[in-house]
Amino acid sequence: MFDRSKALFERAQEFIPGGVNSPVRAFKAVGGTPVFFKEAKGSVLKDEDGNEYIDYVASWGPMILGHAYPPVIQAVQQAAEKSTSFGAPTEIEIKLAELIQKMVPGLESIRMVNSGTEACMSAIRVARGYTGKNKIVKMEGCYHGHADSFLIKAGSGALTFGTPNSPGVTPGTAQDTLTTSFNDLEHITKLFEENKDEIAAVILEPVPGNMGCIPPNKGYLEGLRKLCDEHNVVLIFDEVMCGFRIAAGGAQELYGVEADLVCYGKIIGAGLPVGAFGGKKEVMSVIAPLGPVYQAGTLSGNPLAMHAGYTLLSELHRNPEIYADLDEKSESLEEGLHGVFESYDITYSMNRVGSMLGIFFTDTKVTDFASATTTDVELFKKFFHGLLKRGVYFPPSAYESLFLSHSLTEEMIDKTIIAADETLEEIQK
Ligand code: HOZ
Repeated sequence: MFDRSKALFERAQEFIPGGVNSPVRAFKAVGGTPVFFKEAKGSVLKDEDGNEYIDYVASWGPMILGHAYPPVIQAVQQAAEKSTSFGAPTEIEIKLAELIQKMVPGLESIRMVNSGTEACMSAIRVARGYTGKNKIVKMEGCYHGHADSFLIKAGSGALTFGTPNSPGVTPGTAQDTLTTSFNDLEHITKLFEENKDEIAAVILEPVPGNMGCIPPNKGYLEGLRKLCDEHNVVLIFDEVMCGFRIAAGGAQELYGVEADLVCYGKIIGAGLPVGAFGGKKEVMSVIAPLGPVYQAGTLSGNPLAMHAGYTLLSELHRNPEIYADLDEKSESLEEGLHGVFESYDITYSMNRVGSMLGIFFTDTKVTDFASATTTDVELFKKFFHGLLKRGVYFPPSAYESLFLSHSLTEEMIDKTIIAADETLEEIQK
């Protein structure tokens, strides 16, 4: 079934560390050979062996309207014919910035970069430059890309592979990153008191998707907002995964809390390599060339990415019913899975925020890193592979969120629920 993927993986390992260009996709967390993909359309992925899968990864979020979405493809083709890069300003950058400003509450100014990692690392530099303070606070299990300051108790692949504190990060850098638990207002309040006048920023995924999917408790984001205001600390929402997904205006719209800076990733480029960070004009004005905080990039605002992103986000902006529809589809998957897990007496806990879904095989309600890591990883591995061989592609790690796309049909969701049922029957045999 996976002959060609196996051969490709062997070949890849000769030239690429671990055979992959990003660790999670190596399948180390679930075992077996990573699937090498060839093409995709809507919510159907096709691998190099010709197997087809219903996609619940959606390139970790951005394929919200499905793969190879025709208007996006057309926009990229047309842009490519006019040059793939200028390294100079273009009108489409302004159009995209204007559109994002309309969609995101409180966003007054935005800078395009090339990845979510770059967005987050630039945002904390800006926060430090703006406040004149050094320390940052991050939440255990949240992942903000692989810049040094964030690889302290990090989520995603770092958590999956047991290296949440990466070697290579100097003690000097590590000492400026304080960590706390997501959803715990009491502890962060204490941290603020213990580090008075030293904290520049609090950065978090308002809906973490890198330790499964975890919603914020009622009042948590509001509490952080208040705390940051009282201590002159920049509140940064990393919406690389939940931005433009859980609502057009992301977590800020859904929960009615405005951050000072917001970071975005791949969805801004409809899956092309893009990131962005933006927020209050007063904070953003410290960036070069306006101010002294340096940040730059030849490919920032790249025309292919800008045209792709503008096309996708315009569609989301024009058709808000997409979100209601996505919510319905996601609810239908959630309900179906509840039914299957219950019928096999599986101990589990499930979280859903819009079209992000976290499945944990544990008897604990998952609200933070500690509870997320009580999940039965061995059971997840079996569940993942049972689904895979039945044509359903879930994230290849117990600590990643599922992402549903608008291109999923009820028929695909039914097929997924049947595959889950058959998988559990096989596991329990
Ligand atoms: N960090 C991504 C998920 N949270 C995975 C990236 C990848 O392996 O492509």
